[in-house]
Amino acid sequence: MRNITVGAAQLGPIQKAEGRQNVVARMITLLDEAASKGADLVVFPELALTTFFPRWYMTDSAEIDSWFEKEMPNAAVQPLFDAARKHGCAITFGFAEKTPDGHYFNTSIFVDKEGNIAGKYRKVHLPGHSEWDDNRAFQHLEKRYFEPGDLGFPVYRTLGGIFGMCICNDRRWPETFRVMGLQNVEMVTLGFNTPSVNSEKGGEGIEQRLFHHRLSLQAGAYQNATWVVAVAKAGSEDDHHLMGGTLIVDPNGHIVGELPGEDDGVLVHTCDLDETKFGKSTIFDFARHRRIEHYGLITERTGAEEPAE
Ligand code: CDV
Repeated sequence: MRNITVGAAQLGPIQKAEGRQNVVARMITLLDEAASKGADLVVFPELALTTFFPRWYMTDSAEIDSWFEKEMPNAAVQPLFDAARKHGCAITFGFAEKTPDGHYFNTSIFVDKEGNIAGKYRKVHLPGHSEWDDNRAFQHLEKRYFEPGDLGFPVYRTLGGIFGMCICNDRRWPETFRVMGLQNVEMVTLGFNTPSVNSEKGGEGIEQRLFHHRLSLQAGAYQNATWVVAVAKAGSEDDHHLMGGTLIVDPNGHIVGELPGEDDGVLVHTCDLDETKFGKSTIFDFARHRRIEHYGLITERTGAEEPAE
């Protein structure tokens, strides 16, 4: 057995006016609770340090920059790093990253038990749009504020296993999980900010959204024989509602725990990384069963095209 005890640390809403120091204090409270229950790793949501700011249309570059972290850790976040190291607990969380050469990404990092950044991921699949859109009930401007990630889907050896990350919308794309599956990933961690309703008017409601969320995560876990830990930012941020649905999926695709509610809270579960072995050596033994000669369209073609008449 290779047991990892994971704390899926959901954050309730973060209002636009709430400062990073306050959010970090909330994160430390959740970390303390998870550590008291034996957590080796605590997973926080996408853009954990601020409200989900891409819902706000901004043109002023100083205002936009105020949502981004220029270094990590920085003074506001250092107490979280210190608390994690004190507990001997790894952490992963999302934040808006501005690089020294002026690039903007929706990023997650994985900090090991010694406080070293063991992994970094930049969101590849950016939903939404880049300009104000009158036809939407609300704006979702990730394409305005972020560039598509430039790191691919790396995995990294830490905590005695093979770990990878993705962020929110990435979970809806089978390619996300498969690229990590092809590197023998054993646990995928991700955070999300999913509005309870579509921004496109007349779209789906929260029940459908939660169904698609679970469906994507369960399929990704099963088809790649990996644990998946998915953590929400939830509740009403300045009257914009985000669904919850923090959950952990085992390598057979079963949901082994789901956190109710939309407040700050931790779901703790012990995951045996060796449970990934059966799937990886049988039905999803990729080396024996994949037929890559038939998969060319996956990388040759982006959008769907109908066959010739
Ligand atoms: N933050 C996200 O990536 N949210 C998307 C919404 C816009 C659909 C998601 O896939 O949950």
